Amino acid sequence: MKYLTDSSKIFTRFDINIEVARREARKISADELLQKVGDCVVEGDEEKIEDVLKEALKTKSPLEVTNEGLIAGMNEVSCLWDEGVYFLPQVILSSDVMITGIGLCEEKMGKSMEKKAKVVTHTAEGDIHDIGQVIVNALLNAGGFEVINLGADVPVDEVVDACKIHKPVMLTGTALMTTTMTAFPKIAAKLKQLNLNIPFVCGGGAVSEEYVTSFDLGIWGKEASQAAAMAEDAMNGAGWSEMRAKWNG
Ligand code: B12
Repeated sequence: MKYLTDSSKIFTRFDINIEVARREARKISADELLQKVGDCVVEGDEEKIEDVLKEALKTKSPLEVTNEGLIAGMNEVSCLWDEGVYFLPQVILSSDVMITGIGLCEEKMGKSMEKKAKVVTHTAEGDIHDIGQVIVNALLNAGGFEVINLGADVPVDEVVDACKIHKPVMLTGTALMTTTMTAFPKIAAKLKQLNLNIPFVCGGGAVSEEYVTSFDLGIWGKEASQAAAMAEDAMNGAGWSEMRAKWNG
């Protein structure tokens, strides 16, 4: 009988709970424009993002908008997911807005005509979390590198083959899951076997400095904003162990 009379759960508006949590989570930046950019990501607002970004880019650099607006917004989304407030539909909307935003910033950064050197980028086999890689691609492009973008969920052998074909100065990998990051040491071992001692910068929420520096060729990438400077080092002839000593603690 209790079940027939207690209708509180039926009439609970879970979307209103999300609204409250969003409001509380939204303190992204002290700057009004960057706050608006972050809000669009948190709210998954595909309609507003273009206008808001154009406004922000009038006075701020694409790098600032990327780091302090878009990435900061996505970090809030990660918190809301971890707290069980956001579920897959909200996160998918937010990541779509994030990717649109990165594209707009990339347009503004422009792509230098003369490419400096090749960098192969990928997201680990079995892993579709490619937002980190999309940011890395945009910043490498803006830094004047030719990005060979293998995309997400790339089999180990495909990454190795791309390195054989393109002979990049640097390889990057992104993994957001503990089950997929295990592809990185496999790739590194195969490259070593082929005597392709390419610096292999691995990043993404799942991987730690300790993990990446436990295998040869591996250098841990904490922030996407490091990628272009790392590629610059590799282009200037720094080997993986030299780069590890410089970039990792
Ligand atoms: C967005 C998201 C999704 C989106 C992905 C959309 C997309 N196109 O990427 C969607 C909704 C599709 C999704 C799906 C799933 N997800 Co998800 N997802 C997330 C979430 C909320 C945010 C991740 C994110 O984009 N962060 C922002 C980006 C910018 O961060 P980042 O990639 O780490 O990059 C930063 C740095 O690491 C660095 N970096 C990254 N790469 C590189 C490379 C170089 C060279 C350098 C220098 C730096 C660098 O730079 C960036 C910052 O500057 C996390 C939660 C969390 N707390 O992280 C879960 C999370 C990653 N997901 C998780 C899971 C389990 C899943 C699913 C399996 C869920 C399901 N049951 O279906 C599926 C995965 C399916 C698959 N096979 O991949 C788990 C993984 C758990 C684990 N540790 O293994 C997490 C951690 C949530 C959780 N706590 O449980 N997800």
